[in-house]
Amino acid sequence: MNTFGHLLRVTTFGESHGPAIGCVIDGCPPGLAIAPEEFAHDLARRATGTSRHTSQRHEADEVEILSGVYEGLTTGAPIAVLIRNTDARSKDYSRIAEQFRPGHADYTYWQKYGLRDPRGGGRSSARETTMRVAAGVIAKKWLIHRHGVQVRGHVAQIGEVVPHSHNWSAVETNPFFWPDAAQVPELEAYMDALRKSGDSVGARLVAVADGVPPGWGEPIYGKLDAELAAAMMSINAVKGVEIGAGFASVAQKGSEHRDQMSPGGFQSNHAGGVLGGISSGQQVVVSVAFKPTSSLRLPVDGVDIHGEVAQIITTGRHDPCVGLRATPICEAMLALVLMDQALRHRAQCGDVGEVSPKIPPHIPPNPTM
Ligand code: EPS
Repeated sequence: MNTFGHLLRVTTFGESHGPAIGCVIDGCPPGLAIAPEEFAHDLARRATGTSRHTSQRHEADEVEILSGVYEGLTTGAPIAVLIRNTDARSKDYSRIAEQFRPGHADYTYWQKYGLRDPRGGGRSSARETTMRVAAGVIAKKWLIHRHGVQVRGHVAQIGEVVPHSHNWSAVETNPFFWPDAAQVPELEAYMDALRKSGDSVGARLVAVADGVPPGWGEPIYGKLDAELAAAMMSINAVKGVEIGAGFASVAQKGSEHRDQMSPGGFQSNHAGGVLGGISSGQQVVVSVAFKPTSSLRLPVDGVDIHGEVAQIITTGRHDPCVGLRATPICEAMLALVLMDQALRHRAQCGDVGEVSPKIPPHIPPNPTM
């Protein structure tokens, strides 16, 4: 399936080296102002070629809105968005067209379909995430306008390096989406050495939503956290998702994990803003693990499509750490899931109205978190 969501449904299509990539966003309410130039900021945050630490493919990522918007406003009809691919270099893939890169989807696509589009990895390419970001622009805008919900994210680990401090204002000022500006020189050196060595590394991302009202999410099969996990896991290269304390909950005592409540507010947020699959009114916190990319120029023994031993060397333009470009992707998936849940909540429970008491969210001691 290439579609996700319920009342807000997003379908993406297109291959990394095909003529174009695109998406259809169905179910967006009418009357939302949206212009093609509003996509540029987030698409640029995700793009290749914006620093020496990413793949050097240069795509303009120019958005064409084909339907669903009239005189600058969404009409309620499906919104079709298209971006033409302009800088594919398919000859880079001729050497590995009949080989399986260890750690890559090459082998499983081959086993599933009996054939594959080897050019740029086809649908298994990070290029697919472009359209998630485009759809996310619409969801982010609707969430902030309709509900005052702000979605943002940052990189929280590159290899073994973790931030020493957290300042939101630093995140957008460096190519690593890193919340501690003082560590940027260290990261530059780390990534330069990694790139020179020909290897790659994983990353952890954090995406948060502030201002989510209590009540979004369905209690059993449509849990907000379950849908967030599925949405994040659907991003190519993702290997793990945590909500709130996540796997750290294993070592916690119940007396520590429970987020104590008082009329003045929650006193912690180990739950990551979700209780019983439903938003609590606290900050929604999702943490996502990206694997190290498998397209390496370092030779490795492998197998080709004929079952013969082959030495695999991947040349061309690749990301030493694909997580560096993933902040807007995780934000987009968080926003799309929240918007879909908001619409579903409105459909079923729109008449419930305000419920008392409303407990204010926990404000972490570091106000920039
Ligand atoms: C990618 C390999 C590279 C990246 C690409 C993701 O593709 P190519 O070999 O065609 O340059 O540039 O990323 C994008 C094009 C993008 O827009 O994200 C891969 O193996 O996933």
